[in-house]
Amino acid sequence: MFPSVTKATSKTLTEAMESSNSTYKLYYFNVHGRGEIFRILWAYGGAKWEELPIDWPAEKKLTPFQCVPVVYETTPDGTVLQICETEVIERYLAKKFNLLGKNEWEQLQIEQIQSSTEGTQYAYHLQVVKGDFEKRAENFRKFYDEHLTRFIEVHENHLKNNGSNGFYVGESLSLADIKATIFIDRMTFLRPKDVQEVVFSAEKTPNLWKVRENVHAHPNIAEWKNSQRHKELSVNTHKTLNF
Ligand SMILES: N[C@@H](CCC(=O)N[C@@H](CS)C(=O)NCC(=O)O)C(=O)O
Repeated sequence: MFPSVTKATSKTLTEAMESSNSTYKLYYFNVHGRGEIFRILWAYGGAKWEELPIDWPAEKKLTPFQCVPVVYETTPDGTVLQICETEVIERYLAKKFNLLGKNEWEQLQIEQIQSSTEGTQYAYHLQVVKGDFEKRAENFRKFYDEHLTRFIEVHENHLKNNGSNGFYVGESLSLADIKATIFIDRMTFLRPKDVQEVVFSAEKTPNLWKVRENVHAHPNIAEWKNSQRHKELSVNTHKTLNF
């Protein structure tokens, strides 16, 4: 069942934000999906997390927004916070793990990239992943023309403007880099079988590729991606989405 949640105030949130020893519970399906980025952020931050059992749709109405993911954070003093909505959770965790920039301007730039990537990724989800199975290759081509070309042009430019150092903002890893890397990897991982085209590579998208390399080079992230649980999630994601 769900953890009992503390009636929180702004002070509770500030204290949780400052707690580096919190533990987390993820209520989500047994796939990468929207949970993937939290798992990577927790791995990056060296945090402990576990997955709650899920009985869907029976429990749907018991969640605050009638959808998943829902994250529970337990601080060392026993406070339990409930946090919902994917991008809000991403920003919250990124802030905790110092992945949301060194100042408000950097934060704004990181959030722009987060939002742009989320929009493109969601279009892929609707058009290709959830689109007509028989027309996946055709839908991929449409997605490529309608969304991907722009994504690549715009993001390569942003990265060039930051000095082509493999980071979207400044000189260190941020939520923007992790978000884009997940999208790049997903385009390979969830590519229709009859689409051969390589979209992202060191030759075709050098700046995005560098970002991906920087994210993959982080030892905690690399360890998570090599873990047994990550493999299980990959298998189950392919099975669930018919790839
Ligand atoms: N606005 C929500 C959307 C979440 C969402 O679409 N969740 C899907 C799973 S990825 C869901 O709950 N599907 C089950 C359902 O709607 O019954 C967010 O950003 O977290």
